[in-house]
Amino acid sequence: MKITFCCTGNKPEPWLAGLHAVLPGAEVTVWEPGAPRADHAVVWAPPQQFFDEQTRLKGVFNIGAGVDALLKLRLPPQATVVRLDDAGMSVQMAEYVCHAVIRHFREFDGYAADIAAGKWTYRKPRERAEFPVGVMGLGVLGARVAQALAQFDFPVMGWSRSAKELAGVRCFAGAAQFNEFLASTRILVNLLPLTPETRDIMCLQTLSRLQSGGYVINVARGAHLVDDDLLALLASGHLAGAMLDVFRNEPLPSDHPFWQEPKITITPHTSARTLRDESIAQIAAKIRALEAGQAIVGIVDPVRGY
Ligand code: NDP
Ligand code: OXD
Repeated sequence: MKITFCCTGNKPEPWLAGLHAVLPGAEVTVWEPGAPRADHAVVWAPPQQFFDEQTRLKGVFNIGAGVDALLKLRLPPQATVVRLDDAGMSVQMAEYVCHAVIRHFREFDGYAADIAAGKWTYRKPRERAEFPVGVMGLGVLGARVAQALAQFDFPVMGWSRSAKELAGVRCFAGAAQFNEFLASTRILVNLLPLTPETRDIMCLQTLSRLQSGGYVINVARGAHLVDDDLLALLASGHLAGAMLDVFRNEPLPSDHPFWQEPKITITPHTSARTLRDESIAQIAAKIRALEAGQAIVGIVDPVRGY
């Protein structure tokens, strides 16, 4: 069995060594133009030329959860496209989002500024019930995040395409319940995949429906958010702030107004990193299962877009 590796921005050697260790019978090589056709591919942001040449692939394993960039390419029609299914990302995402929510709710930035100015000051404790959190996307990551937030006794809402039941989470589904979900939410967390239906979903119209003093946490994709609409709602005071991990262009260009907006906290697409060992173990198990004709989870539906 031949496995080809084409992951832009990732050092190949440790991935190759790891894949060799768990799939000793496989020939694992770094793709280069003209390389022989392989049975399976491990990819991140490959060029179109990769798929134009690798026409025999049975499995395409994306080393991330989001497949929006991959699905823009012409893929071999017979290949099964598989995304990472957690692989150590959901706990990181839960840490990041709980940190963002608690930091905002408990006014830790305000305390840090006071302490930096040598001031020993107290703020009036806020009512948790006045900070309902709404999580868009209740998949592998969103469900874990929503349940982690519920552990801190925040009122937690969730919104997904199909109806869900999650302990401690009030679930909404579909376009028909979107406005009700937004109106019940003060802190909005985005964990949707980027698809034609979800692009620009956080815009003036939808963000205006959040409760006054709203807060936005975007950890999915930059193109979910209309940047100017966020800035306008921060300027009007309808929104109190935002913590953003993902951007339309990454790295965020140095002249982008988000850098200068004190109500926005920026992190460099780091909320849930791909963990190499967990990912290799998951991909290897799925290659073995596919080769044995067994069912696997995490198969992408190219029509649905995730
Ligand atoms: P999943 O595919 O497991 O979950 C997606 C969720 O979104 C599902 O609940 C799905 O509904 C819902 N959804 C999709 N389309 C719609 C829609 N039109 N309306 C309402 N709900 C919708 O994805 P993951 O949880 O694994 O990952 C989510 C995203 O997080 C990734 O696509 C990626 O972009 C981003 N990500 C970001 C990272 C970072 O470091 N910043 C790291 C990893 C991922 P249903 O359940 O009904 O199908
Ligand atoms: C992912 C990401 O999709 O890192 O996994 O953004």
